[in-house]
Amino acid sequence: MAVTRPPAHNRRRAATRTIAVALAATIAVGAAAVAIPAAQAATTLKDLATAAGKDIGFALDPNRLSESAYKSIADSEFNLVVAENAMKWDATEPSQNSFSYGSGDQVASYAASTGKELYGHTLVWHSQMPGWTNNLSGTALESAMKNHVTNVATHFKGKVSSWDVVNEAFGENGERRSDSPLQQKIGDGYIETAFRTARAADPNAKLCINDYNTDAINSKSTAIYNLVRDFKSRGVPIDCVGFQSHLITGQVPSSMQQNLQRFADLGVDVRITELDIRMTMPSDSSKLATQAADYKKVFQICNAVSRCQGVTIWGITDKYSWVPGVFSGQGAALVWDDNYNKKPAYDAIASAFGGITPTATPTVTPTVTPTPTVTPTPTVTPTTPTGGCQVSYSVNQWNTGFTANVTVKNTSTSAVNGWTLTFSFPSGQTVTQAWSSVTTQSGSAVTVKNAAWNGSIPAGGSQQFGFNGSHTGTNTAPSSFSLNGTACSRA
Ligand code: 9MR
Repeated sequence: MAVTRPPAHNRRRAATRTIAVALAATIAVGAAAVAIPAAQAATTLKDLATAAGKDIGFALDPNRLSESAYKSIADSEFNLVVAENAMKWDATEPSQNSFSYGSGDQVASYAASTGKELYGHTLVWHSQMPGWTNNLSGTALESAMKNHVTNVATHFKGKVSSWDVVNEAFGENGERRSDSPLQQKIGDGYIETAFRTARAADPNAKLCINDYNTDAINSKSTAIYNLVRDFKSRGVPIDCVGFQSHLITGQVPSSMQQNLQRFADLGVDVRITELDIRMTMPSDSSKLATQAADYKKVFQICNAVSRCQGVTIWGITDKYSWVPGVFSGQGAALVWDDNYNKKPAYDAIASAFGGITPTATPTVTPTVTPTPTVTPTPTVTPTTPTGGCQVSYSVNQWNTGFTANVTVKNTSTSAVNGWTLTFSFPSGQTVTQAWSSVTTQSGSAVTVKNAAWNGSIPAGGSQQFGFNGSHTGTNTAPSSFSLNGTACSRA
């Protein structure tokens, strides 16, 4: 499968280069006492991950969005969202063949309105199956599973970029999980059936298998490795593997990078899907420091594996984490504490991407004293670039589909009110669904206008939008973008 994004380390180098150029520009005009905001200031984990071409996600409970601290972190720190519970079987099909998407739709519209990629969790899982499935025979359960997968994947088609098609199918010794009714009643073939059904329902979504305790090279991860290799060799659709990574402080497996890499080498994408790192309570500064180092390690591992799409954290605040309810005496597993304060893990994650860069406009005091004897005085033009812009275009793609996330930055010194971004697709791509924008396409030419709520871009600020598209095997990125008719530089 073609991967258009350059390797992670190259993308980071490119971002660093842009910062250097931006600062140089600041210094050059500094002598004329004109300050330009640094073009590439990264003030959030989202900025950093986006610049590195990686997803940074969180598990959302849509009921918490009414809490302003929760919403503000959710909005600003992540570029991907997954429903913690809202898209599971019991939530979406509470009685047989009667579907209920209220909560799942809330998650999908939150993703669309905030320009975040939407990850689907999960179509088939032995846990949280609705009660009505209990008494079904094997044949009836298989039909019910297919009907479920078809309906849910069809409902979220064009919105969900990837699905955890099957979750937690294996036991600790690499055997098929024996307490799963799907395994017991349908048998080994249920995983393949679920993947084939999902592909038929939404050919553009990436299809993943997801599990826990598979972060290291061990019997369980090897069983999944063998399944992926078998699926690939027989043409059963599978595109990605999720590693949940519900970890314990001080225990990031030493073989984790090698493990992710061996899957990537089979030709599938990998991602960390449910990261949290728990500790024995109460927390203290030394445990929090170990936890911070562990978070950094996990992000570094994903950064080091070019097919690792990103890291999703299983929630925002310790207050709502699933951990204390399941592991008695354990907790504090997330990045924000009970009061939404950032824990040391926050800066540690940032440092895995090279660290937060300041937003404050660097004021450069002129150090050159003009010599009065020089005539005529050279005209130092305070070059106030008007209409300057910078575009970052990043893509996640699969066989014939892709999701693009685009950030448009206003690098001029005045606000933009109302924007139109134009570009051309070089290889016959088609936009199928866009968000946070009004997007139209004519032939290869794409015109993206702001949505009603994101039309203004302050000087130095940016707006994001995204779209899903289809391609025919080649997905070359557009070579240039113009904002309100002015060509933009590339981030
Ligand atoms: O975090 C989820 C919690 O709110 C639910 O009660 C629980 C139900 O089983 O599922 C939790 O999420 C799980 C995820 O869906 C799959 N991997 C393990 C996660 C933690 O249990």
